[in-house]
Amino acid sequence: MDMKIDRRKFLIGSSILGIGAICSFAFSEPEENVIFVIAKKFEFSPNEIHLKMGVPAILEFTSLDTLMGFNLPDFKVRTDIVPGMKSRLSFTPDKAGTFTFYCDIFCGSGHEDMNGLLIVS
Ligand SMILES: [Cu+2]
Repeated sequence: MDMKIDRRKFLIGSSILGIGAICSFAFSEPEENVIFVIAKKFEFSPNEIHLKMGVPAILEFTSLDTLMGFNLPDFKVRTDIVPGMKSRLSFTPDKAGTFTFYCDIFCGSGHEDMNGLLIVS
């Protein structure tokens, strides 16, 4: 019995199984619309977020330096943004327009100007 061939067959077989598992996972999960936002003194990046009305979105925040807040009052959503952690907000914009979001946790002398725009079309 040739062990080399058996081993190769095993590797090919397990590769196909692996690809199949990845594909079925990818196609069975609903696609998430994730927007990654980085907060640092004293800005959000990006500071302009574009979403589609009626399409669920997830905003995922990280802070590069200190504790921040994200507040989007027109949609009544907010979260703390803790350094070293990911904060996620899920929401579906139900109205179109341009809305302001801002940091609502005092983070230093530029805090008052830490804001951005959400544009829903
Ligand atoms: Cu702030």
